[in-house]
Amino acid sequence: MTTTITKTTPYDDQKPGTSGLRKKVKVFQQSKYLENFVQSIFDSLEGYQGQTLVIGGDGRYYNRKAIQIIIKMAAANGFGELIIGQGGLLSTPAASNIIRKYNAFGGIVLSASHNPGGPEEDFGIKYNVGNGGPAPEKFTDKLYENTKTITGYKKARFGDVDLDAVGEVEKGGVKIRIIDPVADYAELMARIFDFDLLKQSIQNGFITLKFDAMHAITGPYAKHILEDVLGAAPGSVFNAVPLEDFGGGHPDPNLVHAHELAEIMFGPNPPTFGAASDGDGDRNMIMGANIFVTPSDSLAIMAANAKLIPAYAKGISGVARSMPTSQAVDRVADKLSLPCYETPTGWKFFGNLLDADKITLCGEESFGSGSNHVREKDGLWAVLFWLNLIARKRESVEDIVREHWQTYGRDIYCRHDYEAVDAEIANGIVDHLRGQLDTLPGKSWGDYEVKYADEFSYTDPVDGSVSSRQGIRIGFVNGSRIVFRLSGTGTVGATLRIYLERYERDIRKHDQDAQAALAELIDIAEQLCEVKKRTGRTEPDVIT
Ligand code: VG1
Ligand code: CO
Repeated sequence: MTTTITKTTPYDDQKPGTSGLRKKVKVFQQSKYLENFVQSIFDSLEGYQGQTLVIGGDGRYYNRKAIQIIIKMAAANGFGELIIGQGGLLSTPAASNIIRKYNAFGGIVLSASHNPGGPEEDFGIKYNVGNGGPAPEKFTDKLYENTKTITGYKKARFGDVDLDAVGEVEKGGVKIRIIDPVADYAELMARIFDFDLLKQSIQNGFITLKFDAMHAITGPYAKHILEDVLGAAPGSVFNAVPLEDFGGGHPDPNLVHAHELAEIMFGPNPPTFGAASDGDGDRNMIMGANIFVTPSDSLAIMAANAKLIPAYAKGISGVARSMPTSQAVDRVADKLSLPCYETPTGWKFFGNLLDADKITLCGEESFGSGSNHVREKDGLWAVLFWLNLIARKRESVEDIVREHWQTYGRDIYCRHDYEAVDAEIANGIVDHLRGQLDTLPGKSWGDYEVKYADEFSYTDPVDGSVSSRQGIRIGFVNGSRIVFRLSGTGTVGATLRIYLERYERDIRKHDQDAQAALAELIDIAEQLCEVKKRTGRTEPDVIT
């Protein structure tokens, strides 16, 4: 094999964020930019010679080009085998499954998830380790250090690989397997859920459904599983063909961006069930006829009902949620006497807990939930979980949610995002909040008396690693919470996220609109952080 070592100089902006490196496509197209990052990944690994690397992405613009570069670099760096999804496609959870199933050393996932795609939009890359999950901070810190000192990268010289032809080829001494991206994943889902019951309930019309794939990666997965295998009516899965620019939209499953689905579910004659997923297939939005289920509630409901699902019938070992996720799942854990962990934002923090079997289910308020079946959050898995639940309970989504609130009370929840804020202003807001922490406990606004105010720091119970500065938490005596943090996935300026929650036990008050019910907290949040005052804005960009 002809390998070339090319000299390079470092870029200073390759620090991975919440989920890998995300930048504008134009940034990735700079000379040697991707090469530097990929070589820095390999330079952070040990013992991968001759081993297997999984490669796949969400199909966005630059995916194919990047994969050709990575193939040649992986070959030159000494991997023995590459497993790649046909067309360069693998959803994030499917990639996680492939890494685990084929005992790969790790994987490279190309995605900027819910961020828009296209030549003017975003691209992303992240490394997943041998358990199938996102690399822990220890690794990403080392990787970042390597990007700052890199002097050269290795690349093999051979022609492009045909990514569309399923099968095996050998190039430059490395075995390259192009696989069907859907088959292994579909087989895994069939082992977790009761597919016979689902087929029955869908084919006899008890469940009707709509799934918005948002022109992103879950199209082929959802079409195969929901329509071909389970028998949902053709067209149940829509926007099903992955496009390089996601049809110009934001492939982000929430009521704002998945408005096509929202209009169906709140419109005349809605189906029983509606769902959407994001760019790389790890997020989910769950809806019923005239109802939207918040991701925090969804996690709590899954935990409370896990025994109804074949894979979890023997019970679950524990649950975890990211810090800003509502405390709804904590109430379930408490009632079922299950351990419950609170982790920083980002799926990489669940990996150790899952590996050590301290938890079986976990989730985030940002439309992510998952279990020990892979080491990523999994959009379609959540959809099948809900379908299985509906079929088993023979109840509507609305009935399931209301029943849950009756038993546990409702954690009224919402998140306000201020996007593309000037970075200096955003940092000023966080500093300003930090400066107030000591003075807040004991302070009151009406019924809201501050119980604690701190900056979240997490000590991993498995390996003892500490992650500090993970968001500002203000807790109130009445159980309400406000959390502030800056996004680690944006590509323009800074995004301030404000998470608000209030607990309501009284079932007569469960019907309230979240914005109205949280109005006082929204007001307190502004007094504390002054985002409107400091940016001159009047409204958040997105409310979820
Ligand atoms: C966001 C979400 C976080 C999620 C992350 C990756 O991060 O808040 O919960 O894990 O995206 O999800 P941040 O730092 O922007 O708040 V995905 O589907 O973009 O891989
Ligand atoms: Co995603």
